[in-house]
Amino acid sequence: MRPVLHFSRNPNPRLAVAVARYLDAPVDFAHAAPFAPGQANRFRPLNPGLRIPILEEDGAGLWEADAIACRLSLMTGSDFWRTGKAAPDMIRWLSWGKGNFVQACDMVHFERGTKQRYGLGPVDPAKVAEGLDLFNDSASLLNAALSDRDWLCGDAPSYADFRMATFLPFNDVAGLPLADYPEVLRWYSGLDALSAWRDPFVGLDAPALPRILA
Ligand SMILES: N[C@@H](CCC(=O)N[C@@H](CS)C(=O)NCC(=O)O)C(=O)O
Repeated sequence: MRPVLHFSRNPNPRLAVAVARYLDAPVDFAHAAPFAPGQANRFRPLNPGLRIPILEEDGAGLWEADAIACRLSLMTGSDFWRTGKAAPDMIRWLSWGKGNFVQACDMVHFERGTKQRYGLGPVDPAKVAEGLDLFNDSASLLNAALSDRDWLCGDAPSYADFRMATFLPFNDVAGLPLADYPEVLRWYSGLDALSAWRDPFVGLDAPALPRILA
């Protein structure tokens, strides 16, 4: 049986689907809602934390988008997940992004996007301000780093590019000041030119996310 990638349209599952599509990985896709009533028993054995994405393979669940990207890259024999001498550079960007640029995007998107979609309370202006501060600091560094290259690692897209951009497809709701960072914008337009990134859900049964009520 082929591995199954359980996903939704939310940011981390979207990232995993984009990776699978980009690598043309031999997996099936299944829309999932593990937090919906009655779903926990199905998904808890695959991920005790119930979060998606989950890659179900031979009855076991691999969770965390980064681990899934690594697995899909191995599965397809791709250097999208860099190995050998190129690996430390990619790991550096994943690690830095997790505490800086991606974290900043997540903080702001959580307030303006996730909380509003799922009725988790009003936007907290202090949290947004904290996220925007971290965004401006980290986007400045990223902008400088991208000034002499199209991709973060070497001359082709790697998982570092996809991971760094996890929340940018949601900037219509997050409203991060991306336009202040022209090299970041240029880099992102290169990513957005990849169909696997731009519309990973094409052809999949992928219900829309709940709408944000004004
Ligand atoms: N650190 C995890 C985060 C996973 C996570 O937070 N997933 C959220 C979406 S971004 C989720 O499961 N939401 C429930 C849903 O989409 O139905 C990863 O990178 O995979």
